[in-house]
Amino acid sequence: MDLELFVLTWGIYPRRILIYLAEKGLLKSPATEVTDSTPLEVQCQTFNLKITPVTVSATETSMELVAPGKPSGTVPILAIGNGTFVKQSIAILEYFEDICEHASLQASEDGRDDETYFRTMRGTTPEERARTRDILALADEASTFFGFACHKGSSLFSNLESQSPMASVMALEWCRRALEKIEMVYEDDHRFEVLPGTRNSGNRSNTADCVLFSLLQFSKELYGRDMIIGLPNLEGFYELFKERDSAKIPENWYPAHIESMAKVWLAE
Ligand SMILES: N[C@@H](CCC(=O)N[C@@H](CS)C(=O)NCC(=O)O)C(=O)O
Repeated sequence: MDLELFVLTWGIYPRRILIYLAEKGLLKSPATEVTDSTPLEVQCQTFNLKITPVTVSATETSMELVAPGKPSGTVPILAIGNGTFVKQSIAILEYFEDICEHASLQASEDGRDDETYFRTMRGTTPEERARTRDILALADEASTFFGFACHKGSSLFSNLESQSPMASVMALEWCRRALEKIEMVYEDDHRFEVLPGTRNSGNRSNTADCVLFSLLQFSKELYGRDMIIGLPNLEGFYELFKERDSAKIPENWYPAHIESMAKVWLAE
């Protein structure tokens, strides 16, 4: 099966998928492996995946994300063949989970070896899956509010759309509200602590962690907004998860001209 994933390497939504693919063991460290210049080919027994970075084509008043073969619209986009595209990041995560689960069931019927990507990242039982999806929905909600706050209050968008400091502040408040709900669920979460006698913290992450981490890193590192001050469980999660190969970013990773504008917020 041939798949193609269109990404903006540092964008909050595509990064959900890149972190997820690394947590599945299909990439090592996306921030250094997937660079702006060339597509990356990932092969496993179940699919061939081409990861194609888009180019930002911007004028004074508009912005478009372009790449050969990419339909118009936001990224990530996953091309799954026969002209069919999956265009929402959560649907892309679910699609990967579905095909990996199918491959894993098939392999165990055939008595074949385990692969790292066979590991479920949404849970096995209905209860586990419901819990993962609960957190995932909250992390997605928080991300939507954060994105809206940026569009309405960060100077990155000041030439592209109408803005309102008040709308931006309100959206940040609603983002924080969703994060406060997640804070409660991450109480006593020891999954990412380094295992005794080893230098790694195992692979017990789920899809919700990828979506949550992408938001926390993007808001803090690109926009200069730490959204989890005073939320100790999420602060603990962030500090541990950011050391994982899937999540690490080098110094000066975001495009400098984008970062310098992103960090300037309208007076509140
Ligand atoms: N709901 C979409 C949102 C995707 C999205 O907004 N992506 C950003 C990049 S991180 C984008 O493409 N922005 C360009 C635009 O809005 O035209 C998803 O979950 O995939």
